[in-house]
Amino acid sequence: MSATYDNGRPLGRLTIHDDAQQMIDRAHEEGIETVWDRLRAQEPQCGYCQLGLSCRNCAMGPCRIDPFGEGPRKGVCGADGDVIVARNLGRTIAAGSSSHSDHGRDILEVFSAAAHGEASGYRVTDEAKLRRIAGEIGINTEGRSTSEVAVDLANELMANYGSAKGSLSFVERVPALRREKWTGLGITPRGVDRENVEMMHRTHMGVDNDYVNLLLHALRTSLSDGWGGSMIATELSDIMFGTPTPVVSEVNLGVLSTDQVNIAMHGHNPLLSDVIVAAAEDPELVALARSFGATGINIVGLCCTGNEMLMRKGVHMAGNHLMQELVLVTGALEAMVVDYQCIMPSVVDVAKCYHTKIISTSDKAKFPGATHVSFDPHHGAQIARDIVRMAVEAYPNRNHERVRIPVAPVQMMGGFSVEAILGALGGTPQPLIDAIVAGTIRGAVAVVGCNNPKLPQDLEHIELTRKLIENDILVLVTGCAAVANGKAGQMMPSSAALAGPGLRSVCESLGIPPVLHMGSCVDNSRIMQLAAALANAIGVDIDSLPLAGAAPEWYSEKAVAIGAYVVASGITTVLGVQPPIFGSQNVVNLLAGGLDGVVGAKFAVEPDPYKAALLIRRHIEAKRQGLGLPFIAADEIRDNESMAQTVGV
Ligand code: SF4
Ligand code: MSK
Repeated sequence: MSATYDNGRPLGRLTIHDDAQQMIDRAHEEGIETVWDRLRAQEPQCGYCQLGLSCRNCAMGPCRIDPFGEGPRKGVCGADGDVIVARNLGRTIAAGSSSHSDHGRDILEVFSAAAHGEASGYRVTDEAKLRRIAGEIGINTEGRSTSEVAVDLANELMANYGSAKGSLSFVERVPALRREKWTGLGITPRGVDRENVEMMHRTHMGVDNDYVNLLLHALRTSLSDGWGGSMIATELSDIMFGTPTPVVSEVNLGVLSTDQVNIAMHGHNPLLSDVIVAAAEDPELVALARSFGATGINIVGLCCTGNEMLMRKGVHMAGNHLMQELVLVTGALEAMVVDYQCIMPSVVDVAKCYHTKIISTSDKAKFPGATHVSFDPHHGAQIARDIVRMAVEAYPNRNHERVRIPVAPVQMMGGFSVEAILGALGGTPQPLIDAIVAGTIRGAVAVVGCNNPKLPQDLEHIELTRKLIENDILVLVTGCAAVANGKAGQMMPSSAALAGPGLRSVCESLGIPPVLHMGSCVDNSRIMQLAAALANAIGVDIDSLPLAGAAPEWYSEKAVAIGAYVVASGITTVLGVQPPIFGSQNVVNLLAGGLDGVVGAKFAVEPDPYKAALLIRRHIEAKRQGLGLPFIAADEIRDNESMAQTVGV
């Protein structure tokens, strides 16, 4: 399926999905610019920036380093390529970590307000989890009211953001051996804000000029995300909105309705989407929709706000990152309600071609041309009703002749919180450990992250995942990777038929898919928690386990932060898109080699999903060997039939 636009110049394959391709074709026919057009307009992209060798950290610059040695080897200040690459990477990690952690802070502030009875529409939904988490971090829960415990928990977690504590509360979950490693390296995260501020300080001109020292702090900064801001976001969202349990939902553009008011919730934060879902059931608003000729109000998700809603409420999912413009091209959307992160500014321009309203809601994330409704959680329920009303009132403006909903939806299962996974296993990780020990399941891999228009949308996610499950490797997914696998039909219990015989038998006996949806980007913290629980149950460090991470189609700074904390936690991670570090051989050597001797894990870059699967399979077998489990030697795992390509690019 390749397009040939622009006077016959081949664009190559942009997506593997029919719904996306149909909307790309339609956008082209109607002269609507999309992300792929803008990528082409940017090419060739700057080679210095691709290598990480450009710096604009001060006004003596901007500077760039010539990687071939004929031009400048140092910036005006004297910084060399190692320092510039490491500084740039550190700032990228700080930006990603800050994004997750500020999301966590927003959740925490509303949780605190709710605990004080000051936030309309928010309450403690999972009381048992509130008490368990509070008890875990040393808060007395005996004989105390829900609000007393919640207030103490909020205060304790607030302190995680500053540097009042020696280390973050959830570091206690980390296996002791790993904590010792972090202490030895001086990378135990102290405060969420502290590590991020220090990263920015160190990368100012003339502060940290040692690339190793810079990269160690970059790891510490990422850990303040994975075991701090993101984990706080996940745990408090569960307490307020409910801990996910397995739920069947539907995915792709087919979830839009031809005869209902369609509202897409896009971004990351569940604070607004939770009350919007409730508002969409308000009888008065449903009656208003009917008065305009619609049969009801249909809420759908995009990106990670969508994942939050799918995980907890089974709300249907319209698509992942590269679908955000294409969903507008259906002409069927009355409103796209956005919070923050991964929302292209271009959605405003695409929406202008239709009757769709873009409604921004976070004062931190304004979009010129959008309608801004400032979201104040103290009045969350009322604001949600106001937003839904705006969408309903746009329905009469819909041009039904322009509506094109391209495909029928596909079923997918979500809702695999750590609690749900342990529940499916009978309350303990032991059955999973037994299956890994016996070799029925060889290991587990987290396939996470975004879409990137430089790659055919979702191809790498789907093919890598398919190869892993065929090889009896359990796959855990979050974010856009989850949506990709859902659309490909790899996330229902019946998808166990796609897995190797060992994994298939385990999935069939438990009634679960071989690819488990664990949530949104911040919910990668669930994967950390599960890895720690497995390591603690066996009495080893995380890096001993047959685990790996993969971010086949990543694009965002948040994804870099995630990759960094996953590696710093002891899980080797394979990236499908080259990060901008190749201007420094020293930095590459450290991240792709030396780090293994320090944190027991490293990065690899492999854009070919079949080679990535092979690499991961060998890594997992090596970890099995290290644990004294039955293993297959690396040279016996060849690029044979079981690793062969099933879908060509
Ligand atoms: Fe150039 Fe150094 Fe300033 Fe960067 S910090 S822009 S390398 S002078
Ligand atoms: S939405 S960060 S594109 S996973 Fe979380 Fe998807 Fe990546 Fe955004």
